Amino acid sequence: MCPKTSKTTPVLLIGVIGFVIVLVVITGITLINNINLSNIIRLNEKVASDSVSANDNQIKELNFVNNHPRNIYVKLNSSILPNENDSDSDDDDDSPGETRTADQIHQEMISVAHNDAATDADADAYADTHVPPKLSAVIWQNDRKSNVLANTITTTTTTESMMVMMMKPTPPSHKVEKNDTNVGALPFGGITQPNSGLIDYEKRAHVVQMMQHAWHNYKLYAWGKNELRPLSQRPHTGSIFGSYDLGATIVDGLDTLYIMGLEQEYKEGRDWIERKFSLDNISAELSVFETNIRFVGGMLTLYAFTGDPLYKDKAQHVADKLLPAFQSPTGIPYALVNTRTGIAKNYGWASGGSSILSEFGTLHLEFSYLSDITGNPLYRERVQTIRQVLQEIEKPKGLYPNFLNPKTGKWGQLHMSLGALGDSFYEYLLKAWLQSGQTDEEAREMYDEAMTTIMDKMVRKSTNGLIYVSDLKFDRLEHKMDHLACFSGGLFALGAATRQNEHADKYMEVGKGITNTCHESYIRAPTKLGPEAFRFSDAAEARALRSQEKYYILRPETFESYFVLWRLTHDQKYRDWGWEAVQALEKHCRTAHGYCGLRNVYQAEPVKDDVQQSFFLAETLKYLYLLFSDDSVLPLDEWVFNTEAHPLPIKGANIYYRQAPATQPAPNAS
Ligand code: DMJ
Repeated sequence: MCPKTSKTTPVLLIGVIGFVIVLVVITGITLINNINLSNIIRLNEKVASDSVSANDNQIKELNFVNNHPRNIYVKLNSSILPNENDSDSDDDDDSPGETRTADQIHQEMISVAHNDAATDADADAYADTHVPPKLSAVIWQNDRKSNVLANTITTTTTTESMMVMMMKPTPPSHKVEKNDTNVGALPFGGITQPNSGLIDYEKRAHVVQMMQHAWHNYKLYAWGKNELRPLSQRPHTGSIFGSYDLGATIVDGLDTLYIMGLEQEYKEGRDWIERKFSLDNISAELSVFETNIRFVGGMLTLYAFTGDPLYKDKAQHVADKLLPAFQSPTGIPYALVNTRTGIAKNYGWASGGSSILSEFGTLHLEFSYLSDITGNPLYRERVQTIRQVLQEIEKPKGLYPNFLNPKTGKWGQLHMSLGALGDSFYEYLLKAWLQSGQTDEEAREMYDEAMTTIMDKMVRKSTNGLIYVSDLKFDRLEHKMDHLACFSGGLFALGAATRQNEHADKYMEVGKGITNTCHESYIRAPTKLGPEAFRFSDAAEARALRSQEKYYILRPETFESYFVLWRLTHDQKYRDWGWEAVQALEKHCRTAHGYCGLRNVYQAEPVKDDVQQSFFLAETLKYLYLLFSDDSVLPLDEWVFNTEAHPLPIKGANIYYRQAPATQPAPNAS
C-alpha cells in the first residue's frame, strides 16, 4: 500500500502547486483588470460629471442670459462665428478643446439622427421634431469670452446636452455683407419661428382685422387724400398735410400692411405710390419733421423690406424737397418749407422765431440711412451739422430746452420736456447709436448725459408711488405728463437693455415705472383710454384736470412702451394691458367706417372726433400687432423704430440694410 502512496504524492503535489500558481495568476490578472476598470469607470464618471456640471453651468448661464431682459439686444446668430479675421487669438486660448460652430453642431445633430434611425424617413421625422433650426447663441455685451462660449461647444459635450442647449430657437439673424443692395425682400408677415410659443394668434388676428377695417374705409372714402373722417365718410383736409393728395395714410400705413402680410392691400398702396405720389407741381408748405418721419421714414422702411428702388427714389425725392429748410446761418433747419419755392420759416408761436427741439432733433435716423442707401453723403452731413451744434452749445442745467433760434444759435424759452416739443429728440439720440450698430458713441453719450439729468431733475414719484416725468419751466417743475411722453417708458428700458452701465438698473426701474403710470392714466378713465395730458397733485394722480387735456386721438405712445417692455421682459402684464386697450378702442373708437379719437375720455359715452389719424395705422396698430407676435417679427437687435414706428435696419446686423457704394453729392444739391 505504501509504495502506491509514495508514487502518487509528488504528482499530486506538483498538480496542487500548479493549480495554485494558475489560480494566483488568474486572480492577479483579474484584480489588476478590476483595479484598472474601476479606475477607468471612476475616471469616466468624473469626466462625465465634470462634463455634466460644466454643461449644467453653460446651460444655466445661457438660460440666464437668454431670459435676462437686458440681453434682447445682444443675441447673436449662429452665422456669426467667433471673428475669423481677428488676429487676437486670446479668445481661442480661453476655450479649451476643439470647438465647433453652431451650424456645424446643427449639421452633426442631423447626421446623428440619421445614424440612429432605422430609416431615412424616421431620421427626418426625428430631426424635424428634435433639431431646432438654430443654436441659441447669446453673448454678454462687451464680453468676447462668452461670445466664444455661446457660439461653440467643446467636443467633450454630449449630443444630449447639446439638445438641451439648443432648445430655444433664435430669431433668424444675418451676417451682413458689405455693399449688399441685392438681397431679396423680407417675407410678407416678417419672419416667424414655428413653435416659438410666443404668438398670441387670436389677439393678433384681431388687430389685423382692425387694420383691415381702418384701411378699407380709408380706401373707400378718402383714397389718395391724407386722412379719413370716419363719421362724415370723407377725406380729412384739415390734417397737417392739408388737402393735398399726398396719401399720408397710404405711405404711413403701408409697412404695417406688409408686416401683417396683407398682400392685396399692400399692392394697392404700392401701386398708388408709383402712379400718384409726387411733391412736384404742388405748392405745399410742409412740416419738415412730420414729412420726414412719415413720408421719408415710411418709404425707407419699405425700401429696406423690399429692395424695391421705387421707395428709395421716393424717399430721396421727399428729402430733397426738405433740404432748403436747412439753409440757416447755423444749419439748424426751419420748421416749414414750401415745396415749390423752397422758402422756409418757423412757426410764429415758437419762442421768438425758434426751431423746435423735437423737430430738428428728429431727422438723424432717416437722413443717415438715406445717405447709406443712395451713396450720397449730403443727407448725413446735414444732420451731423445739427448734432455738432447741439454737442457744442452750453446746456442750461445740463438739459436741452425745447426752442433754439436757427439764426443766432441761442436757446429760446427755457422749457424742457420729454413730452411735446422735446420728446423724439431724446429718442433719436439712443436710436442713432443703435442704428449705427452701436458705433456712434457720441450719440450714446449725449443720451446718457441727458437721461441721467432728466432722472435727477424731472422724474418724480407721486404720493402714492407713481413714477412720472414732469416738464421743467425755468426753475419750476410742472407736475404734468403729456401722453406723448409715455413713449419714454420704452426709451428708458431700451437704454438699460442695450448697455450694461452704472445707469442701467435705474433706467429700467424708471422705464417700467413710467409705463405703469401711463397704464394707470388709462384705467383711471371710464373709457379705459388715456388723456392727452395728466397731472399729479394732492388731489389727483395720473388724471387730466383741464378740459383741453381730456381728449384721446388714437395715439400710440403707451402701446409702444408696452411693446418694448414686453420684448425686454416677457412679463404677461404688458400683453394684458395691450389687450385692455384693444377692447377699449373697439368699444369707443370704432365706427362703421373706421376709427375716431375721443373728445373726453372721462365720459362714459364719449363724443368722437371724426378723424382717423395716419399714425393709427402706422404706429398704434403696428405696436399692438407686434405685442402679440413672437420676437422674431422685427427682432430688436436688427431693427430700430423711427418715431413714427417705421422700422429701419441696424447697420452691420441686418441684411436688409442695403448699403450702396459711396458716391459724390449731386452738384445741384442744396
Ligand atoms: C407721431 O406722429 C409720432 O410718434 C411723433 O413722434 C409724435 N406724435 C405722433 C403720435 O402721437
